[in-house]
Amino acid sequence: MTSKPRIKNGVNLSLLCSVMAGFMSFAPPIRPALYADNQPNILLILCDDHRFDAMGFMGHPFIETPHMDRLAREGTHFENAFVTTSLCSPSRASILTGLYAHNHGVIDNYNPVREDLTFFPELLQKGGYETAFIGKWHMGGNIDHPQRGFDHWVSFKGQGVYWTDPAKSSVKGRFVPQASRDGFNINGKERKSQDGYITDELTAFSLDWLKHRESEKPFFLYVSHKAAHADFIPAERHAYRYQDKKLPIHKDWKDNPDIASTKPLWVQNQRNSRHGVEYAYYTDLDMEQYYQRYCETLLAVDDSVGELLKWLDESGEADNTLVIYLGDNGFLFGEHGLIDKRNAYEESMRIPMLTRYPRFNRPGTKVSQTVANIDIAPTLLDLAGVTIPDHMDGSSFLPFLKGESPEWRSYLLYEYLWERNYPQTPTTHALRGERYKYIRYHGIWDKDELYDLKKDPHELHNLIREDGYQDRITTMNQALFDLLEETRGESIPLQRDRGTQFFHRSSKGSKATGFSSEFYQ
Ligand SMILES: [Ca+2]
Repeated sequence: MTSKPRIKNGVNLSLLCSVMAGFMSFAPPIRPALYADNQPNILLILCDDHRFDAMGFMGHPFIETPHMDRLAREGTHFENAFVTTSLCSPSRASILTGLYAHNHGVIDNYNPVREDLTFFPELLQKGGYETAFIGKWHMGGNIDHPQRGFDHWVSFKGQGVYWTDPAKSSVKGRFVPQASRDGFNINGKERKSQDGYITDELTAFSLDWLKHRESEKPFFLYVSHKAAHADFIPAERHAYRYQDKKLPIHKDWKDNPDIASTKPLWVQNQRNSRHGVEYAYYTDLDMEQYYQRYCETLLAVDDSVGELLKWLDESGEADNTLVIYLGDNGFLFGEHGLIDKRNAYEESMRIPMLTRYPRFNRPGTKVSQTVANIDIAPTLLDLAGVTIPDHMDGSSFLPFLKGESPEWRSYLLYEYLWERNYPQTPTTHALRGERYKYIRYHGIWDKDELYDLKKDPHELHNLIREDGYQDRITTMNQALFDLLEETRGESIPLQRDRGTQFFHRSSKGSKATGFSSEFYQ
């Protein structure tokens, strides 16, 4: 059974090399052949803020993720997986719609998702699937009521809470306030209190649905974890496990003036902000402890993967189920002097992505091509034999799972739109290729960035003003705008102000960085 792959919104490398004369127009999608008698089950597990490198099989110095390691061993690891916007709600909307943020319009964590958008689970329902959503929705503000496309629904308001018991919200001497104690909304009919640790509760809801569903239809189960969103609280069984472990990130460039002087002013100034190392979340955060807690919090997510894989094994459904695990964005722990996400640096925009489908019989494979959150919807529709809507920005990467080599994008478009609530990160557009990344900032008096990721994987040496790179910068700038035009991304949405503003700096921290000499003439 084959389906015709299609590529949308990706720049072909050979074309880029030929002086960017233009971009290939790809043929419209061909309706994939229906898997009439063989629509596999689909288990989608989404982890919040999971960095691409925080898994045991990635060579991490201490985190233990045996079940994610098992997925990599028995399935496919996408080594170059990204989000097109590194922020919870926009990324989740891209997963559900197959669209860039500039097309689905969810550009922050506050404004509601539009009613006219199609979520791919709606199409799976029409294609014969029974669907369920269990976990963090977090689009449209503080809502938890059922959304279109799901036959079964369990969710909570906003970010949810790790524990509802305040006594369990103190970790390593630091109290972590938990915002909501409204429990779970079950199908809009029932409200159940949260009694245990959130990741375990969501796993239990998932297993309960799987074990008791009566439909003969194949299932699509979307498990959307709250973990490991800040502020991290691990399960009790994992607390303090890594308390002696060192933060394994590379040093930033604070003490290297030669590097600092090449960085945009906004990056230097964000050090002293809510999303910088000097004033992280307006606290005196110990970054090492923070990272230890993060890794400990991810362990319950790995347990959850293990429990779900175990059920697939024991129920006999494993061979007929595609499992896909991914993160909604990355996270910085001090790289570039920054924390959190939003920016176009690797730690922010890269995600873990693993799949397993035993019927393709390709254990332990790796895919190096660039895939993204916008590809999830087309890929899963393709797998289910459901027509991929032509308006979707992403492409099906199903052929890679089968060992095929389709024509594929060489460059990925990244975007982040400035939030009034977090004014320290500017509107960002980036073109990310296998070797070079071009980052363009909009609306600020500052400079752009270009990195040679092969020579400089930590993005320390900004080449934007260097001789010898100016033709490449021009070419990539044109390619970026071609991609934006091709995907209706030339205009920037403006939405109503909502939510708290976090614009403060610490009076004890660094003073603002001024213009460097290159700005003067
Ligand atoms: Ca997130």
